[in-house]
This record gives sequence, structure tokens and C-alpha cells, in this order.
Amino acid sequence: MEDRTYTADAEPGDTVTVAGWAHEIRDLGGIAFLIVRDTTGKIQVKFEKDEMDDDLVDAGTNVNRESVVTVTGDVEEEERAPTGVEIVPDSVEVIAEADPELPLDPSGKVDADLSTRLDNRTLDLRKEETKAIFEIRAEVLRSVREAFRELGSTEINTPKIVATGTEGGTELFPITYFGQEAFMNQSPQLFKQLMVGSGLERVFEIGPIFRAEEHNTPRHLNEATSIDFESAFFDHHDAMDACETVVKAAYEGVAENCQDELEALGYEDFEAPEGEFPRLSYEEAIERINATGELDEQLVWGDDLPTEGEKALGDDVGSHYFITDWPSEIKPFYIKDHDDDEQLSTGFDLMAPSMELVSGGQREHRYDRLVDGFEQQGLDPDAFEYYTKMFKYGMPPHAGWGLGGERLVMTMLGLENIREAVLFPRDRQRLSP
Ligand code: ATP
Ligand code: AMO
Repeated sequence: MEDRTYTADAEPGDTVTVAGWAHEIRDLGGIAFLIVRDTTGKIQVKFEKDEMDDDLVDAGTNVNRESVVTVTGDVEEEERAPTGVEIVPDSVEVIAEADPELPLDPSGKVDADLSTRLDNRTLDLRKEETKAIFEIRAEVLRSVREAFRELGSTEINTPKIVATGTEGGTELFPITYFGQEAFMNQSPQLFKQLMVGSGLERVFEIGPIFRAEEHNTPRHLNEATSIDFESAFFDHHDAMDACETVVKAAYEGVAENCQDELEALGYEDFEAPEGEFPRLSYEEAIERINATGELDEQLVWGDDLPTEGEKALGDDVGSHYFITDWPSEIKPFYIKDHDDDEQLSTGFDLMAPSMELVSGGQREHRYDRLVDGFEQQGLDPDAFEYYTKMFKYGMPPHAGWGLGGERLVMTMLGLENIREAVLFPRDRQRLSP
């Protein structure tokens, strides 16, 4: 619509045509109001019944809520109007009438459970708070991309239909690819590593990952957005530095550019995390968890951190922190061990504060060690030949990490369920919409 004015831009004295949804109709007798909502906000349209044409009043006040309408008229100052201005209409056109039975109330007066919201995302995203989450998500991705570019990395896209898994064999979605067994990719891990040995050296990717997680939890998705980084000539310390920069950039972008959205979500004092993220070794982490006395059984070296342990540690440390130097046996084959201690890996996680946000580490770049690592984890090195062979032709030392995009938005905004940060989540129960 060429001559459309957004509601937020309607100024007293203008003659405008606004287009949007019939948010609310209030009939007070001699006077009635139609509130029109568009992506920028809302505006009141005033109908004075005695002074206006009956058809005009009827078009504006007998319309079902959430119908799409256009209103042409003069904008006037009116201090009793919610935004201080209102439209005195010349014409109202109903472009798409909505069914009077709405599955969800976009005015938010009637609460809907998450499942109803997810089944009716179009209506759900007419709500300011829901829309705000996705505007913030977009800003997170924008700031992250900018930070990656400032770090001198190149954006890549790697295949999502692949021949092998990387993050453990049990969580794969198998598919049939022209009669051949294939899988939905769990992580761009192997491909991003192949690129550090290429002329690109430093890369990032923002794309879907697929995990056949059996459990249905508030923090797991079966299709998630992974924000991946990998750089040649980086060790795990450099990778953590880059990770800290990127996570902080996401917060700073939101703090700077999403004031209205933060307000819609009820944030008064949203701030980017300050100071360096503490780096805690795995050994210190289990000691601190044990010292909280929150677990029934004491953790011992080699245990993965249980959810209650992560919770206790998060309460203890607060904000964002890294857990470094994990036991090699619980990290994947591609993570490099410390040169002076084979039991100790260079793997790290970033916690925020009681949920894992990032996993990363320095990678094993030495061909023979890499192939040994496959065998130790019971994987067939031949199946990964497309990957391992490139380690024979000059693969530099390198490090990187993967950051869960939805977990970043979830922890940033304190959302209770990760599904709130995805338009159309995939979980055990949900394959459509
Ligand atoms: P009636 O004769 O049926 O009472 P009316 O045309 O006299 O209707 P008012 O008495 O002026 O209407 O207003 C009814 C209500 O609507 C009042 O509460 C008033 O504050 C409110 N109101 C009137 N005009 C506006 C406006 N432009 N924006 C917001 N509220 C308004
Ligand atoms: P990892 O498997 O730990 O590491 O995944 C990295 C990050 O991705 C997010 N994530 C998920 N988010 C929602 N639902 C899921 N099912 C899910 N699975 C993972 C988390 C997690 O921290 N290749 C390594 C990364 C690397 O070493 O570069 C990897 O995939 O936020």
C-alpha cells in the first residue's frame, strides 16, 4: 500500500490512511471507538454517532475483532486518547473479516497456555510481548553477526543432510537419501573444522541443528539454531575470549536497540553482563557443587554435571561463567587433550548461570591422534574419512565453539520455556505447525 501511514507516524493535522487489525471496539453510546493496531502500535478512531454517516459508524464499530481494516481520516490531538491522538474517519474498509470465534485473544485479556499459543502463532505474535521476543531474537542475531565480522570471520553455510553424526550416535534423525542412509546434521562441527584448514581460516555459521533428544524438557528442542565459530591458530583461551565478546555483543545490541521491546516485556533495568566471565575448572566446579550440599551424592572426577548440580553452581557463582578443563573421557573425540595431561581436555562450557549455553574447545588437529580418538570412542574412522583425510594436508591448530541461539534468548530474557524463543518449535509432541 503506497499511501499507507503507520499508526506511530500519524501526526495531528495529517490526513492518513492506516491499515491494520481491529484491536478493540468500545461503544459508549453516543460515541464509539475502534482501536486499530499495526506493527508500530495502535491508534484510536473516533465515531460520533450523531454527526457521522450511519454506514461509516457501522463499518467501524460492527466489525469483528482482529479483522483487517483500513481507515482514512484526519488525525487530531486528543489527550484522552491512549496515544494522545485519534483519527476522525472519512472511510473505513474491512479488508479481511475475522471469525468472531478467536482461538486466542491477541489483546492478552484472556491468558492462553503455551500449547494454544504455539498452535496459533500468527495470532500470538500480534501480542506486543510475543512480538518483542522475536524482535529481540532478530537483534541478537544481527549483533552476533556484526561481532563475528569484527572478529574477522566469514559466514558459511554447511550441509544439513549428512552421512555421519558427530555428537554421539544415539541422537540422530535418520532419513533416506535416494535409497542411501543419511541423517539430519546435529552440528556443523566437522565442516567448520574443515574450513579452518582452508583459505578462510576463521568462520562462523548460524543455522539449524537437529537432535533426536528423547526427553521433553523446557530447555531442549529437536531443531535448534546453532551459532558456531571456529578459528585457525586459536587455542581454547582465544576461543573463550571470542565467545565472551560475541555473547556480550548480543546483550549490548539488545540493550541499545530494543528499549521498546524490553519495556513491553517488563524489563526496567536490562543490562549487558559486565566484567570478565569467571573461568572455573571442572575440578573446582565439582568441589563447589559438593560444598553446597544440594546433591544427595557427592560428585567425583569423571561425572558429568547433573542438572541439580548445574543449578546449585549457578546459584553459587551467578551470571555467566566458563567451566574449563573437563575430563577427556566425557568430551567428544574432536576435543584436544592438554599436552601435559591426557586425562584433561581443553573442552569448555559457558554457563548462564545454571544452564549450558555454549560448548567448545581446542581441537585435535594431529591426524594420528584424531584417528586414535575415533577408535577410543568406538567410532569407525573409515566413515569419517571425508573429514580425517584433510588432516593429512596441513591442518592448523584450531579452536571454536557452538552457542545455542534459543538458549541465548531464553537466558537473556528469563523465559521459562525455550519454546517461547522459537516461532514453530519442534519437540516430541510437535511436528506442526
Ligand atoms: P454519551 O452521550 O452516550 O455519553 P458522548 O458522545 O457524550 O456519549 P462523552 O460523554 O464525551 O460521549 O464521552 C463518553 C466517555 O468517552 C467519557 O468517559 C469520555 O471521557 C470518553 N471520551 C470521549 N471522547 C473521548 C476521546 N476522544 N478519547 C477517549 N475517550 C473519550
Ligand atoms: P553441544 O552439543 O554442547 O556442542 O551444543 C552446543 C550448544 O547448542 C545448544 N543446544 C541445544 N539447544 C536446544 N536444544 C537442544 N537439543 C540443543 N542441543 C544443543 C546448547 C549447547 O550448549 N559441536 C559442539 C560445539 C563445538 O564444540 O563447537 C556442539 O554441538 O546451547
